[in-house]
Amino acid sequence: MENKINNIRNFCIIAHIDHGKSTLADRMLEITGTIDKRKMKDQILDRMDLERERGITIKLQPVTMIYGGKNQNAKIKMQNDNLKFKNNPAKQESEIFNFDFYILNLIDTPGHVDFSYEVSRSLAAVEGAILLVDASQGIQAQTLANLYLAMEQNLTIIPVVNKIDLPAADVAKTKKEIVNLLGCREEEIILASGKTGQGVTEILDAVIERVPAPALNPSGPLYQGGYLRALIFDSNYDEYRGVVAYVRVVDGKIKKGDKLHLIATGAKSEALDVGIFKPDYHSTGELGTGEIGYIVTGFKEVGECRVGDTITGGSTSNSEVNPLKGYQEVKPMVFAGIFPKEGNEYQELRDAMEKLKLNDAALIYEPEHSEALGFGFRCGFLGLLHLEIFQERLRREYGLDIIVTTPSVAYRVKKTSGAESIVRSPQKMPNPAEIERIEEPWVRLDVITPKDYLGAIMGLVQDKKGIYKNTEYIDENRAILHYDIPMATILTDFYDKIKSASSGYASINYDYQDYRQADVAKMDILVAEEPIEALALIVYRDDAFRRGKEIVETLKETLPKQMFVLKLQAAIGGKIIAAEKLSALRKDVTAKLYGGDVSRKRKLLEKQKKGKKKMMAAGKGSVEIPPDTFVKILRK
Ligand SMILES: Nc1nc2c(ncn2[C@@H]2O[C@H](COP(=O)(O)OP(=O)(O)OP(=O)(O)O)[C@@H](O)[C@H]2O)c(=O)[nH]1
Ligand SMILES: [Mg+2]
Repeated sequence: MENKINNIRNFCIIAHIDHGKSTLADRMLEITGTIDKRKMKDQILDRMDLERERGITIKLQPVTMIYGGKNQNAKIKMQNDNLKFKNNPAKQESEIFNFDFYILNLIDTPGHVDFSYEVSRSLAAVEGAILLVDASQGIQAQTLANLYLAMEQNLTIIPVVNKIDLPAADVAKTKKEIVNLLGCREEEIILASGKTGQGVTEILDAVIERVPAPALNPSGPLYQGGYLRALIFDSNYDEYRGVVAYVRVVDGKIKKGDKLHLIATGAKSEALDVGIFKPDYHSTGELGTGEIGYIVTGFKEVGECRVGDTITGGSTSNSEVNPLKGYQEVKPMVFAGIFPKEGNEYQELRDAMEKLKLNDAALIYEPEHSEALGFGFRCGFLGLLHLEIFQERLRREYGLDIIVTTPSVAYRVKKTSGAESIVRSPQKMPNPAEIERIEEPWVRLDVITPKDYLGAIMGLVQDKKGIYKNTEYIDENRAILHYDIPMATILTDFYDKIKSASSGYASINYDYQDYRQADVAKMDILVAEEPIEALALIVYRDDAFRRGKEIVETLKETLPKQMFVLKLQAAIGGKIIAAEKLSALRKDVTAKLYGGDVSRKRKLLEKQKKGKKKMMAAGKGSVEIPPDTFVKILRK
């Protein structure tokens, strides 16, 4: 088994959202016999309920496939003849079949812009990437973004035109786009359909031919078999196994029972189990150089097993071990407060956060206290979809009733006193009088659009304070527009607007750039003259009136009527800029009085009026804002 490493190929599938990554992976799993045809279902690597319901990949998913190359059919046949492989499938298969086999470690990645970070982490664990382009869509914004990430890591790229079965497929055009982009030869591009399976064997063969086997590190003092270095590229919390690290073994090997030592955190433990993904956990007892698999770490604490850290250990001391270069640091862009609706659920919320954090390397959170909402957390997300998915998981998987405050970016505030701070929540914005200058994050925005929609797109981006840079052409009909734009302006409805301005054809990608001065202020939302902390937000001054009006109107539409008239206001620095009134609920106290006793009727109405006045006073600050009102305002 000396040559085992030469038969390993590590690769991922990257593409724009919905271009067919997970479906292509399905076919690979079938062809390699990794998953029994009877157990097969669409996008099987999308393992979370949420992923399956929405039809999008959120979390990267590794899987190990054993592929017999040209002998694959014979292999499958023998497999069906009930030959069982136990612990080390690769080894056993080679011995049983007596012909060449390959260990293909595939990582399926998400396509949505919010989850580029998952892509970057997958790329750190592999040597090659299959770049899929939907033949009916051509190159889109995430195609470019993910390709550039792969190129930064010097990965071998295998270009594939996918979905060639679609009637709307334009193979020739898509090929031309890819040639222009990669500067590759047309013959290098593989034509495929994840749906029909056409071209998929060809892709697997290309992976074997073109993607290099993992390299041994010849300069290491303890060259192979000596010390261990494994990159944690993801982690997962499993109810039965505890903290499981997803690793790429770079040097040495790891066996069940080995001591673990994490370089960054200094945490120590023992490998309780070691194995590969099939895609379920499949214990093999060891992982060698170049392999991708999992380690059941025995860690109880989330913080001890950080994604990006290097695992070392074995029997050697690790004082001389250099940590592995991970990948780009994650940069949460969107911040929101999350509070339990019931104050006594704080502990449950904290536990849930800790566990979800294990399945979600990009999430950051810190405790926050608010007068109105009690104890909760300020959380940082990659984008709005990430936030939405996260709150959905808290509700679903942990049965928590939560309130999420209006999302915002992180502002840099310079005070007149000279002090500087990062403000991640509107509640923490200092008084206007103390502020000298506020800065906000800007991103580099790329929009890919058919030429016909250039005008509409440009108008829209300009409305969002975008600064036009330049235009490039992919071909005579499609252009890439480059802009600089404040992150805050594209946070809310931007994507939907781009889609509707281009009949769905345009796609976007953005990337953090720098901080620039911003003319913004904190806006308070008052209900019954009490500021609702959770609804406070930071607005552009030139947009304050519109936003304020929009919010009080939404409140008026969605708040349940009370026993008294409800004042709904938006204010900046104590000055009311928009107001609405929600009329009182008129309880029909006379309904049960039949007939004509008018004086009695009037008496009752009088009584009700008095009652209302009392409630008005008592009602101050005690008006309950239902969670769906928050959600509606958040969506605006
Ligand atoms: N006609 C056709 N449809 C396909 C093909 N591949 C995927 N699809 C469809 O395209 C949609 C998206 O497929 P997925 O495999 O989930 O795409 P994805 O790239 O994994 O999507 P994300 O992970 O969310 O980025 C699904 O409705 C698939 O059925 C194909 O080769 N031909
Ligand atoms: Mg997918």
